[in-house]
Amino acid sequence: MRQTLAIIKPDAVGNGRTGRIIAHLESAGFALRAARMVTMTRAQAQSFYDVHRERPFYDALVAFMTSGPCIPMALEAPDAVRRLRQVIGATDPAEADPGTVRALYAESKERNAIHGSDSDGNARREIGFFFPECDRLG
Ligand code: IDP
Ligand code: MG
Repeated sequence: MRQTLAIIKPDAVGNGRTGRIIAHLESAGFALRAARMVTMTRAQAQSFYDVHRERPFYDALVAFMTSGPCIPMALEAPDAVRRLRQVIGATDPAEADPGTVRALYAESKERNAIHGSDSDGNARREIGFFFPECDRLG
């Protein structure tokens, strides 16, 4: 899989980190193939995170992700899914490796600056969720 989905989350957009995060991703070898700015509706955020529906943090996560604009992006690189997960770091910034996007820019385990798809199947689904017009996945 050469493409994956990242989302610059509302905390990072609101804090003015957008440019630095995109520069970080480009420096790490990703090419930006699609991007938009969107304030997700509750229904969109619930659907995007449906896999977490039963988790205790689900309602808070949906509220956070709808709290302001975010920037979904389709990113391309060799081994894109695995590589992006390395570059963004662990979910909790306290556990993220130094120099990762979350270590640099995340506020907390919830307000953690960036999303990255966790598998090829989810990358396909998530790119299609925000960019249904994209037909060059793989
Ligand atoms: P990931 O984004 O590193 O793949 P997931 O476990 O898929 O992490 O969780 C999705 C998102 O839900 C996280 O990025 C974070 O914003 C939020 N989240 C995950 N675990 C917690 C938690 O324990 N407390 C609060 N928010 C959480
Ligand atoms: Mg995840």
